[in-house]
Amino acid sequence: MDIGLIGLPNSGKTTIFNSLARLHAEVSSYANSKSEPNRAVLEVADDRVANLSEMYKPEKATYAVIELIDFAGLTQGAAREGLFSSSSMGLIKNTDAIALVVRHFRDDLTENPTPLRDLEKLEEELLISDLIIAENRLERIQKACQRGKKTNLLETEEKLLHRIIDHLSSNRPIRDLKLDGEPEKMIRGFQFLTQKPIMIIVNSDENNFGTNANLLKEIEKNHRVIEFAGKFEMELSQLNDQEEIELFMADMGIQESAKERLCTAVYELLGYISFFTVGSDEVRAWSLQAGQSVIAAAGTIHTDLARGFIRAECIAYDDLMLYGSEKQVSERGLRRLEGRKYIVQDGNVLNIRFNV
Ligand SMILES: Nc1nc2c(ncn2[C@@H]2O[C@H](COP(=O)(O)OP(=O)(O)OP(=O)(O)O)[C@@H](O)[C@H]2O)c(=O)[nH]1
Ligand SMILES: [Mg+2]
Repeated sequence: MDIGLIGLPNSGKTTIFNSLARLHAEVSSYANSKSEPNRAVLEVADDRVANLSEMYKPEKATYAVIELIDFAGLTQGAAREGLFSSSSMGLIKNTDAIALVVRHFRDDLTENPTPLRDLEKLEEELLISDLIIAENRLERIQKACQRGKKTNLLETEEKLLHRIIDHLSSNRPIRDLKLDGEPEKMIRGFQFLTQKPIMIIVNSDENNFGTNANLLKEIEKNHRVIEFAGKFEMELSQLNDQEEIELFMADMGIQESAKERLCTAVYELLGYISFFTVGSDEVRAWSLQAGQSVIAAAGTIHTDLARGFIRAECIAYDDLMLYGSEKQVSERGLRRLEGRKYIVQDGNVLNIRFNV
């Protein structure tokens, strides 16, 4: 899953990116909208992988990953200038979710922070970008109809686009329309930005971090939100002494690292769960949208496993930890054989039987 960091210039996106990825991408007070995005792969922290590895002693342990993309700052009016179709910014369309970063720190170069206003500006840019795409498509359909190329399908799409444009024009994101089935399929190709799940990262000063309940509550009315102390957490992420890191964190009242907080938020936002595969070669965590069948899980591992699916052996991670081995779990009748309709649960340890 790919997550895009978007925000106004100098909101601290790269600082947060560095704190999450433990990298040293250049942080600067000078916006440069031409620069290429920074990318990093984050391993999703999960104690269960370590515990399973303890049990299976595999050659390698593989964590689920989140890919993070740190985009250049977004200036007001950018959408109208076609910024989201540019090569550097266009990548945002392929992301699974967007994290909007809003500045909530002071420094010598910037004015007092206005996080709510900044958030409004950002959301407006995303809306405008979608509006332009929808209007362009509508215009093309109307031209095709004038040339006598009207079909039922085009007519349905035209109606849908009108609905979307009305909705966007009243300042509401496409995600609120909760499109699914045919309409969802019809517009999937446009990769509308306001259709993507979104979360807000409030980037606070180390002086006010943890004391912003009112601001967070206000944002929470509409969005999932997490607070980071960007600069402080970037500095933390660059220390090596774990004890020292924990002392600093306790001092700030930070319970989990920036990365852990982000991963949890992303899983909740996207409605993801984790399942596991185990063996002497590899213990591995996989992510899957909640509510998906075991066939989808098999397909995540390899298309062959979905194609040739026979049955899935399924045990619960908690049972495995409780009874100490697969054998013990089986003896208690807790290893189940599941068919293709089985809905995978968080913590399932799966062994897919297949035949191609
Ligand atoms: N005090 C304070 N300064 C911060 C914080 N986060 C970022 N900064 C400073 O703000 C400036 C911009 O930070 P960046 O991380 O480069 O911001 P950005 O959003 O990536 O900027 P662009 O990519 O140019 O849009 C730098 O001077 C940072 O040191 C923070 O949490 N607290
Ligand atoms: Mg940056």
